[in-house]
Amino acid sequence: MRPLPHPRRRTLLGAAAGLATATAVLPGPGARAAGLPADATAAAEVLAEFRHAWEGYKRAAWGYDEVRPVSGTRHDFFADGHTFGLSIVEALDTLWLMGLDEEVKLSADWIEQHFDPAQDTEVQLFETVIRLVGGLLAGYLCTGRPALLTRCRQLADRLLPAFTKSPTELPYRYVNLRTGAVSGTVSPLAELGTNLVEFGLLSRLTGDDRYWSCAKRATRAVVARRSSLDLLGTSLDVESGRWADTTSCAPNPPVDSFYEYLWAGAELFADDELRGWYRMLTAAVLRHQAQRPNGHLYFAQVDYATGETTGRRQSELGAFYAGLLGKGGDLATAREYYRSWSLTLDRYPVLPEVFDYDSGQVLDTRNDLRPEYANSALDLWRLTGEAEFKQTAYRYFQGLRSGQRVPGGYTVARDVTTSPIHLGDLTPGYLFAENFKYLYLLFAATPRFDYRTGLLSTEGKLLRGAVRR
Ligand code: DMJ
Repeated sequence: MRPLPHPRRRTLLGAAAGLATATAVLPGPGARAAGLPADATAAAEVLAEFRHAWEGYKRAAWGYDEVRPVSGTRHDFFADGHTFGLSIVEALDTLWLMGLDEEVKLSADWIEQHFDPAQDTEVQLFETVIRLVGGLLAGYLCTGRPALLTRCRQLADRLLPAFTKSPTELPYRYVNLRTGAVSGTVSPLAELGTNLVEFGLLSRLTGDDRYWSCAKRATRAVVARRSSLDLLGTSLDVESGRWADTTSCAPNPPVDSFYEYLWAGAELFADDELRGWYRMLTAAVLRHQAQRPNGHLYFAQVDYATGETTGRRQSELGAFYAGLLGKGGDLATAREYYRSWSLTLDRYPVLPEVFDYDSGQVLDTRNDLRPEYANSALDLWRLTGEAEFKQTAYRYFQGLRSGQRVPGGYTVARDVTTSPIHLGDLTPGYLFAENFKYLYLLFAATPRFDYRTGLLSTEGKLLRGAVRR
């Protein structure tokens, strides 16, 4: 493992804490930064690193959910003793986009032969929808193999009790795939609403409206509980329908992708009601939560009824919001927020999970191989064509490669504030779905992706824009 480069200057964290000041110096449109290779070279580098991670998974954990690349062992993501071949499902459309067609065949064959959607185990609705339902859908759209859609539908059918057994239309958090037993009565917004695009697409492809209806009703049930300021809380009790936590913590988890799916659902299904909700709730978040210490944009946690600030924690997962703001039409704020994250990357080439933007203190030193910054880079580059987003994404890639690559693949980090970084031992499945896919699409100009209309889910699944010839 190579030590991280020394922080080049005190930037965002120190600046916000009043320790020193610095301004982002980012090249303007059209500029090519020193050290940024030609697109084709960058794409080849990204592809090589994806293959390195993929081969590590195949060697030590093929057929299991996730690999622990340092120890060469396996990890069951959903439930101990049960595998869904998660990393295979996560990787499928990435492999296709990258033109790795032998690997696509190997993976799709495994899913057709071994994927079991009826295991006697409880799974988390949110993770199952975004990773497995979304992965099978994207795999079907990329390969055209009907069995993938069949498996997807079988799985979704077994998730439906989470919705249909609820007295409020807000889904339970967990469901047993064999028995349909539900549990988990307090659910955060991301888990309540991040099913619109997968279930909507499944309804469209199968002609069975149940999936979309459940998802839309759940989203409507959340929006109906907004405050007079048009803010939402963090979590709801799905049986009583009452708020369990009335903090508006957008765009941070555990509400992040609720907002993302209002936009994505509106876009994919031309649904003006969703578009209206996205606009109304986004305006409220910007009005009541945007703060600019030292001129850099962050989002505070506030009480949803009064708008009073209750916290200044910023999670790395919130970095996706720059891309979402851009897609929602507010490019100026999108750029501003993206640059706040670029400044953090100056200080920590591998971003920490959580920091306080007011004190500058890192509150969670880990990095779970997070893709959100690269996700926004891709979104904003697609919207603007500006070189800034390629340059900063390549810098993110360099941090990932020098900080989290191990002989067995790529791993999470326990502490990114040490030099060298203190590593953990896990390749999360989403690494195969997200990080390398976003980077590859940025640099590869692949004819398999429609760059104009392509739509990726919160888990990076290609749900629109697969170009098959
Ligand atoms: C992914 O599972 C998805 O992006 C999700 O929306 C939240 N974050 C993780 C990766 O960080």
